[in-house]
Amino acid sequence: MTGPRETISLATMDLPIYFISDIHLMLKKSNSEIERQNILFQFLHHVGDTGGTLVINGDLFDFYFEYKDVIPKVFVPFYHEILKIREKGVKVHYIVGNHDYWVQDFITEDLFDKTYLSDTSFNSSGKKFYVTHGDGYLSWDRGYRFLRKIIRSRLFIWLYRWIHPTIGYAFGRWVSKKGEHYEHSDEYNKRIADEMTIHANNSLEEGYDFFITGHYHQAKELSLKSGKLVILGDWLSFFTYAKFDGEDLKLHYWKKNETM
Ligand SMILES: [Mn+2]
Repeated sequence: MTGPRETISLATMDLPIYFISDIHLMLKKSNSEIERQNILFQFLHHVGDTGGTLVINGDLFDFYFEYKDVIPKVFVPFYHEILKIREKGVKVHYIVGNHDYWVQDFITEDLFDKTYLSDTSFNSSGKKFYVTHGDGYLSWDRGYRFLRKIIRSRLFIWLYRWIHPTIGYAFGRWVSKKGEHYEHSDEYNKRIADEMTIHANNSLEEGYDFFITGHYHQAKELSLKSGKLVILGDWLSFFTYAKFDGEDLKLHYWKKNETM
């Protein structure tokens, strides 16, 4: 196992439990971005109507860095939608991804019910879930794992905080632009899915029923020997979510004005 193995147990979670990931809310507010966010908000309204639990499995923001007293303003419509569904009783859990690791108390205390800086696990209706954003798992990602250690270090974050936000965000924009290429060849996607299947099987052997990951921008629900691997897709081209109804976990494609 090469991935992070820390797990935190969540309290009981109301059903249904929804999982989404890789929304990559953009810093630039183009018309297409507003349109895309509206589709996401329709989904959130649906979650608000059904009630239950929402798990956001990383890379919610394309770039996010929070200062002691300052948060990015471009995401205000999103903050508003989250606070609305929480007011309706939905609990929102957030696992940070590689694009949005740099959170502080606005995210951890004010916006979400609970935020996780690493993999997490929980039980619901007799099923065991292992939830990871999924970055750093691939055997050929050694260089990235080293980089991740540095950019997540307290020293790096402390230093970055002293850069003026205009410069800090310009840099963030540049970095996220470099990683903009999310569509991979079928062959590469297959290699990823095969490798994540090995990790999922390890977890299933430990007694988990579902292994849920984001990050890879492919949508897959794979039945394994004793459970399932779900790769959550994204909200850039797939508009996918997984839903656990108390019995099974299934991947769905959100369609505009869906009312299921
Ligand atoms: Mn990611």
